[in-house]
Amino acid sequence: MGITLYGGPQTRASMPRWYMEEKGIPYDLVEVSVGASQNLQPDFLAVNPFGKIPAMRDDSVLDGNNQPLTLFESGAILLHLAEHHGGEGTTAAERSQISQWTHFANSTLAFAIFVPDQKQKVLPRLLKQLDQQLNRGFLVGEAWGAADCAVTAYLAYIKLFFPQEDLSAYPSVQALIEATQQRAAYKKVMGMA
Ligand SMILES: N[C@@H](CCC(=O)N[C@@H](CS)C(=O)NCC(=O)O)C(=O)O
Repeated sequence: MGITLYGGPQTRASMPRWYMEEKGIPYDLVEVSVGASQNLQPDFLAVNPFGKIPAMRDDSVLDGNNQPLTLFESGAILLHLAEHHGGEGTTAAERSQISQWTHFANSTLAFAIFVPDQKQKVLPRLLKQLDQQLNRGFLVGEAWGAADCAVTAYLAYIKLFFPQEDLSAYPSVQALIEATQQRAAYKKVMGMA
């Protein structure tokens, strides 16, 4: 009984898993190997019919059929964890801001990092602005949370996928990535520990 996360270390499961590790939220991990096509087997398709990881089952929240809630999409899983297990978003404005940053990370920032022409055209603008945002502290509220988790996870991908990328023009972004790579919880979920 509890939270079950389906995924593996080199996948988008790392983001919600990192959140649970940092927040001390108990969970079980079911490793689903994409390489071995386990994501396309009937037992996993029963959790996420699209065959994509991550997916999650939360026995503590029931769906409309009185069954444990299952979710797919890393951003939706993260928002669910923040609301139901992380004690985040105590005001309506904070809940909306957490949603904003999670969508920003999973769509705007992700595209700017991984789509080649966007990386040239858009990523510098996003990094310049993020560098200033990060100087002000946590993205939402007074403590590290889902918004920071989502944005930081994608920023750290830059150095993971493009190690030669020069980020010296964005000192706060660079410092955050370096500090994140030293965190025990991050290393564990990324399979670096
Ligand atoms: N937008 C989705 C992307 C999910 C996704 O593409 N997951 C990859 C692994 S990182 C996957 O399941 N690939 C296997 C496949 O498409 O067959 C999310 O954030 O959860």
